[in-house]
Amino acid sequence: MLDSTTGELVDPAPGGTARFYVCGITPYDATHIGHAATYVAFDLLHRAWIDAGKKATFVSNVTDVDDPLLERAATTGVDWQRLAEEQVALYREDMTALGVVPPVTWTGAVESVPAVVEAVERLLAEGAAYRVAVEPGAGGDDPHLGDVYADLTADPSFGSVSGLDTETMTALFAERGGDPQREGKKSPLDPLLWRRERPGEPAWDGGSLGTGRPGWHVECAIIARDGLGLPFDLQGGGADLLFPHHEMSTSHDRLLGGGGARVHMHTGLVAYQGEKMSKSRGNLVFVSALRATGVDPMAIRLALLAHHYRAEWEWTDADLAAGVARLARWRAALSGNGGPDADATVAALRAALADDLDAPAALAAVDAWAERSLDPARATAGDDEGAPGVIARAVDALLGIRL
Ligand code: 5CA
Ligand code: ZN
Repeated sequence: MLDSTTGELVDPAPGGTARFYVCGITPYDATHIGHAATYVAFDLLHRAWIDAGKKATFVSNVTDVDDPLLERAATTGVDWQRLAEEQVALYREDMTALGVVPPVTWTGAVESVPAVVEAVERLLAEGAAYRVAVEPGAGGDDPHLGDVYADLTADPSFGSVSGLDTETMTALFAERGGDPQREGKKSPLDPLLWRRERPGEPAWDGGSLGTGRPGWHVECAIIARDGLGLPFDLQGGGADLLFPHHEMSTSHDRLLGGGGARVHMHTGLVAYQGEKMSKSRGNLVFVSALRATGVDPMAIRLALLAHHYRAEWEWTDADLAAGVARLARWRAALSGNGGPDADATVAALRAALADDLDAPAALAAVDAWAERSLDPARATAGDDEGAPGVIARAVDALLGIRL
């Protein structure tokens, strides 16, 4: 896998165990093709680790309270909790349909509140965080208790995950949910740890912090810490999460003892109609909508696997058509009695995945077997009776394609 920090290919979990965290969705809309591509990519890695005999521990979250979710609920007049619950349920169905092996620990931001409060209290006590006064009307019964921000000067290693310069970091921070302009902060990049209660916003008991809700980065830092222990092997997500999200959550974990993820890995962003597929732009193709039209989720998964995880690519109808056709061809090839020897194909599959998760090469290996199997001019004398079963099981286990 490509380590986003060094730009080099690494084995993130060379020992007998693999502990990894993949950021889950913010459930104001359910899974679109871009999300699905990212989760399927990490699922391939998960499956390769299991295949290699490692004990893999997968932890994830859902950001079930955050600004964009609350904004969507407010503009559509839907209760924010109901919106989150509905979209999380759909996300789970989509992941199951796509054959993504589920996390062993799957924690919501709301569930993580008590642990976040404890961590933020600790950072404050250690001088690694500070309070910023809130505007009149904010702060509930304790308006004198401000929002809490991390003091990045407490972490000399801040910036080491992405390696970006300050100017780029500031621009990305503003673009991706940060608040560089917030008055009273010590430094524009300091991230929010605890947002005090605001009129019309949900709030939880924050102990000595006062009522409020967690910041985005600390929520993932704590869920990863509690699910995996620190440090852990890998943190992943789409390329838009490298900065600020993974830089900040790693910094928090570092200060909370033991460092965060040792390796970060990111997927290329999928575009649609000329632009990155994103909830904020609204150019979305939903997995659930495709499923509702009767598309086999395995065809969707094959369409996603036809692109390397690091590629930036654009979803078109042709992707889906190719996935549907490939699924039909593989099923036809597997329905015969016996077939060409499977061992070399299984070895090629494993080799492709070991080579920086080269899913397109893995598909090509199975394609080649299917072509041989379906070739009417083929001499069947040397056929192996068990080959279709071996191929089907390998394709299921390694690629997550149920045939
Ligand atoms: N809840 C946070 C992470 S803690 C979040 O980023 N949620 S999300 O719903 O916006 O995105 C979920 C995952 O899908 C993230 O890893 C994100 O990087 C990835 N993602 C979002 N859009 C795309 C896209 N167009 N192509 C590929 N991956 C994407
Ligand atoms: Zn996250």
